[in-house]
Amino acid sequence: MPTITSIRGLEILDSRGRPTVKAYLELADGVTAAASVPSGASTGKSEAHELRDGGKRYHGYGCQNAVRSINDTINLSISGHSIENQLVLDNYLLDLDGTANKSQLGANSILAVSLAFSRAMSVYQQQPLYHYFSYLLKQRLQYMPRPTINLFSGGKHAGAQIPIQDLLIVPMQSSTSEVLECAYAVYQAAIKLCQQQYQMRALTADEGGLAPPFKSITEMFEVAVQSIENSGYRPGYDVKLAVDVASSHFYQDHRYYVTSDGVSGAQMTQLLTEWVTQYPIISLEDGLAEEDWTHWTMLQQAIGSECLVLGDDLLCTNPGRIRKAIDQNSANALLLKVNQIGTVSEAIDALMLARNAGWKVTISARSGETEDDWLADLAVGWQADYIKIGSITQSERLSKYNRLLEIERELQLKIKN
Ligand code: 2PG
Ligand code: MG
Repeated sequence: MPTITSIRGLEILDSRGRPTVKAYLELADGVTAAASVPSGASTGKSEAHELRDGGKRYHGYGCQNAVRSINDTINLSISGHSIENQLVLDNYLLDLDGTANKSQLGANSILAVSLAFSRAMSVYQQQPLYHYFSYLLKQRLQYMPRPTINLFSGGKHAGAQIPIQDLLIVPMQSSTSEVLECAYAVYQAAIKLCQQQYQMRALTADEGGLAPPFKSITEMFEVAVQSIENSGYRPGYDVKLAVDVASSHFYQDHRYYVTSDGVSGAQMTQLLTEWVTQYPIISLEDGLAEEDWTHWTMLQQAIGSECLVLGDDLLCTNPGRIRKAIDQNSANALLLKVNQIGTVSEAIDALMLARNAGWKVTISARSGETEDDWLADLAVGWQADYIKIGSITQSERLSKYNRLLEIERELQLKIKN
């Protein structure tokens, strides 16, 4: 590995128009590479710390301090050195930061550098980025991840017109190109239904999902099923459903506010179980709040054999929390978001824990994304079962879908069943 000659940061804007961080890494032999990081809106409490400037500028969301972390601390201590591999770099970054949650340098600046290094290594080795990621895990590439695609949004992604955050379709075709063709047909059918039932044009939420004023959660499911039928596909066969309930964000004083009075944890568990029985749901994310461990275990017992019990805010891609969830049988699937933990190497630890417990893995984008496409390479390289990118509109989502299409053409692999 040649010497790193410089590491630079730049404040750029994400898909919400908020600042985020891009890092540029240069090697002595002239290789340069860059990577930018996303940002969540419905964040889990245990996520690594995203460094923001505060103050008036960008309502406090500025990333000038995070950029300074890169240009000063990280650049000054790493440039001039030859770093052997990803783990050495990531450990170096952790030491430089010195805090448990990356609050000194910021997980946004640390991850941007960690990913820029991944990309620089892949360029240096003249390998596609997905090969570099698979090499880190000594992972053979056998299949493409199955996309779960945002159709409707509520919660923190759509002004909470309905408490549920995202309803996703899971097209069951065996190639990414067929999956996207199907997603387009269902999305268009949903737009038409929204026009007929709510007299509204296709207004979209943060990830490009449609956000009509559903009168109830049941109505959201019914309109989704109807959209699939109207598009000519069969609900439950050609197209299944996934839900990100994101229930930490409507949970207060041990009650879940799916109704104005709220329901108890046991009632919420019952409600989730009914949804899974009534609708073709194959993945249920954050059905319960991030600290409601008892009911997570009840839910896993109730539906774990037929559906993914997928932990996002619950786990925060954090090995400690994943270990606890495995011990307590709280889930059977990990939602992996690299920026929740802050380095590529720690995300590998999270992934391996989940895999070794026999869990499924969904690799996910954030609601605030950039046009960078590394997520597609990561999901293929790490052989995720599913990938969650958002809807099939908006270029920060399309960059990843389009990259999946390219990778699929290169590898000639099918989606795993
Ligand atoms: C989620 C993500 C992506 P956010 O909750 O799974 O949909 O949202 O990035 O806002 O946390
Ligand atoms: Mg989520």
